[in-house]
Amino acid sequence: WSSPLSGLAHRKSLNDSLEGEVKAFLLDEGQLHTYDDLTKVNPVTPTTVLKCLQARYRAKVFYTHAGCTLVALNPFQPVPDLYSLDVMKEYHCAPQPQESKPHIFIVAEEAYRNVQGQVEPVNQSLVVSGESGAGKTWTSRCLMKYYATVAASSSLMKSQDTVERIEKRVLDSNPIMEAFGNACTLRNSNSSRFGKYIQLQLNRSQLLVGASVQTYLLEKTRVAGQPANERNFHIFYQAKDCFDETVEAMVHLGINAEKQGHIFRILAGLLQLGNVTFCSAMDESQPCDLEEKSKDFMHRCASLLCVPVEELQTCLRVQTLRAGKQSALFKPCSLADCSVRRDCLAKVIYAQLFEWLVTFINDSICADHSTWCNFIGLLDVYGFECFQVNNLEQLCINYANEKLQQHFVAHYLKAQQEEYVSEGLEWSFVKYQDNQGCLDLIEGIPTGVFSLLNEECLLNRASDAKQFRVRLEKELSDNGSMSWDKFSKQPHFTVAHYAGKVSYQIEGMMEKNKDPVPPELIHLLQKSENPLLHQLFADRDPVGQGTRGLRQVVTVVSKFKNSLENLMKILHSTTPHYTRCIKPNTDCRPLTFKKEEVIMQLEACGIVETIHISAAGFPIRKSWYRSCDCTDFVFVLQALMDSLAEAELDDAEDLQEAMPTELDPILRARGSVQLSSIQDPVMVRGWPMGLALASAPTITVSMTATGFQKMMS
Ligand code: AD9
Ligand code: MG
Repeated sequence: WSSPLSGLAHRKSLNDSLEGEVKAFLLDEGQLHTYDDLTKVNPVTPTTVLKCLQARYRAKVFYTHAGCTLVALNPFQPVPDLYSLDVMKEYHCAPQPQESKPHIFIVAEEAYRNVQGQVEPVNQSLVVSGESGAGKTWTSRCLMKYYATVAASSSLMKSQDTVERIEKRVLDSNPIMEAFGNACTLRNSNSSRFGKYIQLQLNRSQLLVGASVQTYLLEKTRVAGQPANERNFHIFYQAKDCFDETVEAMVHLGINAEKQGHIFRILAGLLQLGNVTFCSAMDESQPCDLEEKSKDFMHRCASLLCVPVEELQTCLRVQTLRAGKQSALFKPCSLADCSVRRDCLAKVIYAQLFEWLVTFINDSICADHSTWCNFIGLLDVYGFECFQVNNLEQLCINYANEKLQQHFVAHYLKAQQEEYVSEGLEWSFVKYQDNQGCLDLIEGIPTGVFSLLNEECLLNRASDAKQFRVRLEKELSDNGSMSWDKFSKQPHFTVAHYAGKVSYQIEGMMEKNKDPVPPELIHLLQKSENPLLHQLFADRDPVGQGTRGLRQVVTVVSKFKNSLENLMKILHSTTPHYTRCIKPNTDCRPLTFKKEEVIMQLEACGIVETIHISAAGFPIRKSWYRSCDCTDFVFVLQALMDSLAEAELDDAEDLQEAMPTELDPILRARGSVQLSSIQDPVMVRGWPMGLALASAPTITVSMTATGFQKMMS
């Protein structure tokens, strides 16, 4: 075999060669699309990374490795055969899938092989992130289809005429949840308005035997009103084909025609309710009137929700104030309050219906605990949001993204850098954005935005935005992630998130956090003769927000923070795999790559830092545990180090010279290990001077020449 480094001999110095590479890289535009891994790009800068991705996109190559993450560019058009059964088989059967062309199926397969680790099984998480419309949900669907295919357990086919196979049922959860939880927004015509973590449950033979879904913070306000040019949830509009698919999926999951009838009556009732408008009464001491044209809507709404129409009208217009156990006072609501109550009724019904659907889906697809032993979790949460007006919803969504970014930083960047240092390796720290300051600002106890907001909400006084703004400034002005725009007329605060600055409007935030539901509305719904609607509220305590017996004030942010903390615990207990979806243009136009838009996303997710760390260090990539032969690898590495330690190495050039002769006998002695052939000796996985050692087909170790010396000393 020929020395991988012999090609370097003619180079005068590393600096000279690097300079040459930079020029070669920048000029050799024709080859940019061939870089499968961005760690091979040299030098790694936002510009070179961008150019490489652009060239690949032009060449219709949509996936690229970036060290430990996979970058997925959204083609915004169907790509024939990219996800076909044959392609799935190809990746599933490949001895070393990571050597095939970058694809989401590599990530899928790696997690699938990892789940049954050599020593003990390790649960896996596939974290898909990216901004709205970048392709997270699409990617999650591809992953689910992959597992439903490669891990199909046909032996688990139940009675075929009634119950669909489990893989099919797991996939069928998607159209239902998307129909009820997705909507057309300005950014994405199929935007997920809730977060989702789905655990695919595998048995000892690694067959898919079930799944469970956890959802996060449905954007229920959408049911009562949408921003201009956006729509309500799909289920209110679906055209025939999509609707048929939803209904078919419902049938497969066991939502029978009778239950569907109840669901659709509730939805129709909400549509009627949305048309109801009020006007002031002549006599101000009396409740508001219904607009003339609203009377029919009100009747139809009551009939569809199966509640007495008189009572429905009263609940929306009159507040009941309890005075002791027996007596009550009645207070007419203001015109504005009537609309608030109408919207509140719609939101609480829709949110509860969505929750019921998720529970139903879980009951239908979740395997018995004794039948599964590991899981692969797929996380698809709403991307970072920054609108003209941002409120509590955006704060929660962006907080979730901060938590995920922290998980990524903690797991990968920090862990890897700390490992280098603990091994005594010389290492110049790559600067990355640590977002702990921002997280402290939001979730800090007792003085974080969430804590202060909760405190304000529990005080039981009329909330005042200006007052809250003063409190925030007093408590949090030391935090560098917080700022205020002096010229803004509205009370607000600005948070410097890892992905950019966002200003949050304070007006309305406290109300949104309390999310109060007038008890009269709950009493009314408990009387519904629609069995499903009745069931949705049967256990609900009308006064507190929880179920009966657990009366406590649970604010929106405290609930969200808890559910997110649970999610983080699960993520920390698994081996994560990250996919960064990138939206190449904001207009969702096919095959259009807007550099300015892409670079912002690359910066926001710290992709360049990730590549730097992956490329510059000593990444020992252990993969494919099942086929791994560690003994050979360890033996060779040891022998390699011993023999090189004997050689007198003063600089990298000595190392190059020493290498071939010293390695030859060792590698010959261990037939299964070979020095991998390196086509371009300068570019060994992004290290300008280095060697790559492959214990075929199991492990690749790459390291820099200087790093090697350091290790030996
Ligand atoms: V949001 O945060 O839920 O608003 P997502 O989930 O990131 O957003 P989504 O997966 O819905 O975005 O993708 C948006 C659209 O891009 C899809 O509806 C597809 O039309 C399109 N898309 C995304 N990925 C692919 C792909 N790999 N191939 C073809 C794609 N089209
Ligand atoms: Mg989505």
